[in-house]
Amino acid sequence: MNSLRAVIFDVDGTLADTERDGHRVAFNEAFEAAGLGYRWSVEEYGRLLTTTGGRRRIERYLQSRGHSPTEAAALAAHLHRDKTRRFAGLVRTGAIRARPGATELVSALRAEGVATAVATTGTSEWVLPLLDTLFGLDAWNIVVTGSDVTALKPDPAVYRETLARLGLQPAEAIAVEDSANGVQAAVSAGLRCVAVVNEYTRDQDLSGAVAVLDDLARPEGVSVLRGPPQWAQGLTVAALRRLAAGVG
Ligand code: XBP
Ligand code: MG
Repeated sequence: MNSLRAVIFDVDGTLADTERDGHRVAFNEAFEAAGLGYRWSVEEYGRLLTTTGGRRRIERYLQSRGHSPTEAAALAAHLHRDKTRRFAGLVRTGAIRARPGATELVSALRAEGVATAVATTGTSEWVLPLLDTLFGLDAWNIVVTGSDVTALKPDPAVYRETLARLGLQPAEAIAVEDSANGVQAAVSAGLRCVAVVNEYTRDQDLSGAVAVLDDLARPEGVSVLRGPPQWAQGLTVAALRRLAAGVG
């Protein structure tokens, strides 16, 4: 029977609702600053999110709008650098908040000796300031970002790297994700995964997750969209320990 040694959290959409009013706004500001007429609406951005990694997302979009592969690659690199700088600035204003229950769960895990880690596709230039602003960087044993691996989710590379840096086997940790790409990455790395959805990921295929919740935790409890009813209290240390022990 395995004991819970670590919980590995995704960032975007999981620890914080960063996409609609955060990343999307920064992408549009970068388009405007470059004199491009492109603007990603809330709906269109939801479709574009199936491509992980902001630079790749821009590059594919530019090619879909008729830019040559060479031009799209160069322009995407420039736009993504500007977007990242803008989003990091937004993070530093405190405009991006943690999802309900996130800070309490991280504190509770650490108080019980469970390691906490991050495995995200996002760029470290904004990930580290976001984690510092919301939790303090000392709240994390390990942070692996899209800047640290070449293959992005749904490839398992970021989870494999996080497990390696933790010195743990997949059975000793649980992953928490929000999206189909993220759940697939965690499961491909051999991890059991609990999904917490948001407006962009609610209708995605999260079948690899052991449970799907509508939030990390709330005082009145959460909605268990799929999975055993014991998750109704949300992501508690006890529920995560039961899952790691194979009884949850
Ligand atoms: C979500 C992503 C990222 C963000 C934008 O990452 O796919 O690309 O949308 O951040 P995760 P960047 O859910 O794995 O945290 O522009 O820095 O890629
Ligand atoms: Mg995510």
